[in-house]
Amino acid sequence: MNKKMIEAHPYAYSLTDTPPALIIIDMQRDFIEPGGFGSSLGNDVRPLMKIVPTIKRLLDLYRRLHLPVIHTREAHSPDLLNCPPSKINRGNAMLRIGDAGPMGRVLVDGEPGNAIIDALKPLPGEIELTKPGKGAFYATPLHSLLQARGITHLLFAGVTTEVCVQTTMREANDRGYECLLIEDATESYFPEFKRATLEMITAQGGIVGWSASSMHVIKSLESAYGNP
Ligand code: C5J
Repeated sequence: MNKKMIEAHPYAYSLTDTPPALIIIDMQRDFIEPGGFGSSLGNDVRPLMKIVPTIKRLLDLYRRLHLPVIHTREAHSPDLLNCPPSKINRGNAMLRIGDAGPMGRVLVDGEPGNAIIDALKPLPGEIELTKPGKGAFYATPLHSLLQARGITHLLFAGVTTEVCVQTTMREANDRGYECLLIEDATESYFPEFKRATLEMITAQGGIVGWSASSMHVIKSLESAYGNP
């Protein structure tokens, strides 16, 4: 494999001199830990915890090589003015957005449950974006932050594969970014949805983008941007 390629599906992903940003989607307590919003919706959160060591390995590499990392959180303002009633009222959850739960108000910025899990806590200086939608481009400065840094390539990790990760990847694809989803660094409460999302993204010659294992991503980033 060429120094500036990642072995990927549906074919090799080309890197450029400007390194790809790592976008870590919504690794917040609300979704990952028991008692949060994810479990209030009736989901088993344990599968999501399994990807934490893989994301940590990627994060450690990015930090060591001084590559750009962006963390996101699904978060609404305490007055919920940036949360449409349709989003609050949908479904029959025991806890709704803004309600007080075991980890504070659900999906509200600044509440304990809204924080990124300790293992992946952003370091001072890393970008941490709050997003009121599922996609990280909607109502956030993400596009302008990336453009200001000349970033054209994005690698995705986080949860959940078919909701916030896929939505963000599709938004990014429509804005001209070259997107790759790291297969073992993303997870869903529904294994079949994860599998289907990976297939959807990479079908038809990569209609939304590429996917690759963290092993191939780490090897290629080391070789492309590590010390010679
Ligand atoms: C969801 C997310 N699933 N981060 N949010 O509501 O995927």
